[in-house]
Amino acid sequence: MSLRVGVIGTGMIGQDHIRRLTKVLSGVTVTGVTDIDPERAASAAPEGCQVFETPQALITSETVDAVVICSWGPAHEEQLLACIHAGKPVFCEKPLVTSAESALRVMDAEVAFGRRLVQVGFMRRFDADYRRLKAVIDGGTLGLPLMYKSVHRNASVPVGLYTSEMPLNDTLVHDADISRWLLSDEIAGVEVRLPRRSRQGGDLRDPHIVLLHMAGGAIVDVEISVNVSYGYDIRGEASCEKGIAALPNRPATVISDAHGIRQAIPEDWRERFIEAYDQEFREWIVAAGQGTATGPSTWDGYAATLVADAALRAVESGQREAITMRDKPALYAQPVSQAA
Ligand code: NAD
Ligand code: ISE
Repeated sequence: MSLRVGVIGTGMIGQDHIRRLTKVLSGVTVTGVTDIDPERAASAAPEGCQVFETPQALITSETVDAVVICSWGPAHEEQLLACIHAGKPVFCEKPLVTSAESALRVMDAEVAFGRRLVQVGFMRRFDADYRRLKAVIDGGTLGLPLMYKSVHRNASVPVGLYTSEMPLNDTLVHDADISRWLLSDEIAGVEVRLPRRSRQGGDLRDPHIVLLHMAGGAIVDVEISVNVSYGYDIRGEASCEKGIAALPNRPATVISDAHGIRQAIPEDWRERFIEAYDQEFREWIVAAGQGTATGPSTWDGYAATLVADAALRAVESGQREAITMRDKPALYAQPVSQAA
């Protein structure tokens, strides 16, 4: 039987996920969509799909078995709580929410429900190259990881909509999550350094250098640059005791012409992580069909939110900001290294 899915938020990634749910993946049907912009929702709705007036109406509809949230971060909490209240599996795009208090409210509701329902959209965990990198680190032949370098470059970000907090509370959350997952460890402290500002982004604070201090002593350095113009450039390299393990460059056709020999760089996240998003949804569809969730959890969304909050504090203080997590509920007992 096909999983009947309702999508909340039909902007850039909502439309891309509707495309993969209707044209790429099997075992799933998009039966409902909604957006605060009803025209956008109507134009994104696939044939036969109902356009709901509100997220609440979509979440409680008998024609919707599971929900995909692609609205803006500040709207996620209310929509997640409504899904948990209705007992429906929900895939929520990152960031889970935009404050630690909000993350705790979602976690408390899911724990009280008693079963995982929430999967967070940290798609890098489903990327084949990241999975191979993790397998090498976990295999232990290179010894312990001591340092990890995470480079996160966007060609550009939406002018006006993407504010100076967002490199840290919208973009950095991916690097925080993948570092926890690759190094099988939690983040205990965060420092931020601000280099000379790029003139490409107007008044936007960009770029950032972020140091993530892992509880076990490894240090991750992250470059967040969101206006590099030339493409979407994601890199990762683990320095271990006896060797280095790095993400490979993406394979791309080698073009030789009058300008030289070159390979194209992905334009944005849609292109770079296309297979990862597909795989993330394949695994979600199976779990949601069983009434639950898999991969990145509410706990992981909470951890990333704490890092974002600490990074924003670190910009103000210029100091290392500590992170203290609540005790991990048994519902999320699976070690960070094994989720996805
Ligand atoms: P967008 O602005 O293009 O789309 C968001 C849509 O949500 C808009 O159509 C807006 O009208 C709608 N919306 C906002 N609040 C709503 C509400 N309360 N109820 C119903 N609809 C609402 O933004 P986007 O780039 O598609 O990002 C959406 C989410 O996906 C964000 O949380 C973003 O961080 C995340 N995202 C994740 C990735 C990834 O790589 N995993 C990539 C891009 C965006
Ligand atoms: C966007 O929301 C994403 O999640 C992308 O993966 C990230 O690279 C970008 O910086 C975010 O704005």
